[in-house]
Amino acid sequence: MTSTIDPKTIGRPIRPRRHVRTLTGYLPETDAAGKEQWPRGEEEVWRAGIRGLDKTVDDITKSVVNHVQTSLARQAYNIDDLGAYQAAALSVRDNLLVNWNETQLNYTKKNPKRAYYLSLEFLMGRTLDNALLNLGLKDEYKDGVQKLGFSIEDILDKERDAALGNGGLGRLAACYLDSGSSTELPLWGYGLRYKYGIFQQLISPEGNQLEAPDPWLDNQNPWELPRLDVTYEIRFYGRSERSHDGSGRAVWAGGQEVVAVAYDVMIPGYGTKTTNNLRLWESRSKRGFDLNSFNAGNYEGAVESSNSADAITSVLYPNDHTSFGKELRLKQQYFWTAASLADIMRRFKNQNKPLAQFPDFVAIQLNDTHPTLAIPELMRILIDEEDLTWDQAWTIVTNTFFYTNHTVLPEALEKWPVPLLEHVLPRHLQIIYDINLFFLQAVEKKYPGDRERLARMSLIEEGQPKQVRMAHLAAIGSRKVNGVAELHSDLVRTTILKDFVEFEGLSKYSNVTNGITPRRWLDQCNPELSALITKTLAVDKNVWLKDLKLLKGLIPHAEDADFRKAWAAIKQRNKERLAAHVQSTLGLTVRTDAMFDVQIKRIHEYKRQTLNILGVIHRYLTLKVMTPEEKAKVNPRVVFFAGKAAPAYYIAKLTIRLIVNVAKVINGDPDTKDYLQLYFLPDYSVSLAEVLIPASDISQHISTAGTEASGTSNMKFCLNGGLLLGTVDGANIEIAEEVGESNVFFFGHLTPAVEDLRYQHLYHPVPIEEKCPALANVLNQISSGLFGNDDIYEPLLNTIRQNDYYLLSDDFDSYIAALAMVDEAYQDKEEWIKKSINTTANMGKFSSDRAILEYAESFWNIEPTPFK
Ligand code: 26W
Repeated sequence: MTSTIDPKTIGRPIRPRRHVRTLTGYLPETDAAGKEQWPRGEEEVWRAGIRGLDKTVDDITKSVVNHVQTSLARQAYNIDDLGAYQAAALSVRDNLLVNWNETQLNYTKKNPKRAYYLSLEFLMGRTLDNALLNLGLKDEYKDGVQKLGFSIEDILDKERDAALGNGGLGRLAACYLDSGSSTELPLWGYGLRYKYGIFQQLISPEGNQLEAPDPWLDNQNPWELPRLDVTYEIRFYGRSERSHDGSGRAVWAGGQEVVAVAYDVMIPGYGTKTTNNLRLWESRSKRGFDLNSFNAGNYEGAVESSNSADAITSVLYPNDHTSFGKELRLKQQYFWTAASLADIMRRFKNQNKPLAQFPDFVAIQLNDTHPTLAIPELMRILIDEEDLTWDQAWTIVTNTFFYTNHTVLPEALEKWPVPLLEHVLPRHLQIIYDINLFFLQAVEKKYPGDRERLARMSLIEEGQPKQVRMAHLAAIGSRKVNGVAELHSDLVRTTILKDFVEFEGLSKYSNVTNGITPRRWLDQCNPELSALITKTLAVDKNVWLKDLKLLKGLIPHAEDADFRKAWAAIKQRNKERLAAHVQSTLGLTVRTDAMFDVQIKRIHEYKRQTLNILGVIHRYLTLKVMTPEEKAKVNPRVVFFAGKAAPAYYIAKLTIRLIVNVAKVINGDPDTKDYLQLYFLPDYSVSLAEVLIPASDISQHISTAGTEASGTSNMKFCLNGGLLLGTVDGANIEIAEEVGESNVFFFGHLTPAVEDLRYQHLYHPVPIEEKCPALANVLNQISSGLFGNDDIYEPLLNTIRQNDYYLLSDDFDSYIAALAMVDEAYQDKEEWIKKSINTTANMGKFSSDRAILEYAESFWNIEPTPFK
């Protein structure tokens, strides 16, 4: 199929020309007599390729040059930025490897209890800068590559994001790994090595999202170590025969066998030598290869295209919050959990301990329900392969697993059709039925005759077809269950798992509020602010970056005018950095003397980007009827959106289209363009977030109350001194508790009102014109063709005019009022900067170090295991 992408499509960065240079100082000059003259006695290095210890600038240049010549097999006079990046990365990797080896040796010697974080997504972003920071070699490498004629910024910019995730859940996993190593915990990650990460988002001239594959491994990945010696065979399909000896055992045979190959990614800790491991599995056919091609035209189809072995780890599913039965996704989940458990079991068995002690040495965290098949898989191993009884096995299982829920939205709760499970994993379905039987017997015993309760709690949902409720399985198979912010954990306890709390007791159901790593989300993305904080607190940054509550020391400085000036100047430079980025990648000019207002996250109805764009249109319409005198008082605003829509999510894609087309009108209107600019930045990624977040004055987290489990970008903005405009939802609430409600702009209905309002929409609807005239006007302007003359937006507008499940019409007026309060507050620049400083100063709670230590202490029972 040929590509139909319009050449005017934005989203592909403008590529600078390849600039090839010679590594300064590492090639001989030819003198007048034609003789080679080596600079600074480097001939020996050149000839022998001696690898230095990489601690001093000289060591570093030697090691980089060595990698150019050996690992890359390239000539020193023919290196572009990409080559320099690769060589620098390999050189840094050598350093990581030393620590990584020592870490593993330390664990083998001390044999502590370990925790394993099973996540289908790890949104790692770029690695080089983080590795340099954590190794404490940033300055040395900067000087080293400069000596070779390169700039570290250009080199860092050559790295592709490892985008093996959709959004919050995947980035949280990445932050937790960073914190695990930084707090010296024996914590490993297990995931899948997708050949294609989250799709690349392109925006067509009409404003449509197009998806292109993300071949992130094309340039090779210096950060992974293939472990061709660590492999497991994973079975699918076949038949499961129960034995008739009363043991409960079964023999599962036949079907398809696929090989799992390990790839290890080193996870360095900040300011420690601990370098943990992230093990990603690749699927390979036992026989050979089967090549698939992917194209931009039919991404979903391509995902589904093949049932072969290597298709299993080909593509990350680009969905969050939609659960759907797809055989390939089920195979991904089983492939990954089975390989991970086999690996964990092999490591445990090396110790020659009785299996009953498994939970004393192993804790397994289930990142949402995606790895829940690990529960029946461990039962299968213990019963069928290790000859334990059902009760022995169940005791081990329920002391090993821990389950974190990340959403209460019904459409995101995973269910697998029974016929599909029976076909792909016949033995596991038997085990699930057995778990269910014993479980329901116990429920029946406690609540005799309560059939409705049994139906609600059953692992099997009746229907055509019957489905397995994975959240129920995860809950009953785990030792602890938690949500990711206080409100969310309450909702888990009182809604989706209410019956389970009643049955099993409250103490099993708790909360761990999410966190973010301040290394990436402050020091790396906002180096100037980090330096100012270090200077002001007068403590080493190694100290405050690992004890984030120390930021409170900034509070008194909010009263110091010079400090405020320095603070504001950094925000301004971060805006200019963002503007330069937009200019160089998209060719668009962004004004920087305005308030920067940012909403960046997956595009979803519950996150209400639609509310935001409708608010922008409202502002535009208001500006259009203002007199010049009135306009002169208006505070200019630049609104940024970024985020991907799931490829099949029609309404979310329409929202993008609306934003892009509103931007065209607003940015081109001479009446308003000095007061309002609007940008949709394509292809949102971790790296783009790192540029956007430090530049924001205000960010929007405006989900319908009770729908956003936590949010984590809200924490990132506030840590960087951006204020928060949001609903009383998720972690917004705890952020406000920490930074003070006067520093947060809240609006909208609260969670308890949501159900009633939805009921009213259904049974006592009030026309929008009556209920919210301002919103009705905005909708009518869109319908009348202000942003394009066809009916294209009607399905989106109808979600509000009918039903309005996400309550835009209920929250619109208070949203507009909150935006006005933001404007008013921004007029007083000094007060605004004080708010900004106080916000940063009070964000200590949200370090992922705090969160990971809560998991370690309250759930996993593992301890820091440092070494010298
Ligand atoms: C089955 C499809 C599917 C895939 C992923 C359903 C649901 C998910 C995730 C649970 C979606 C997700 O990323 N949730 C986000 O998790 C973050 C980390 O806890 C929270 O901060 C966000 O509020 C939550 O939406």
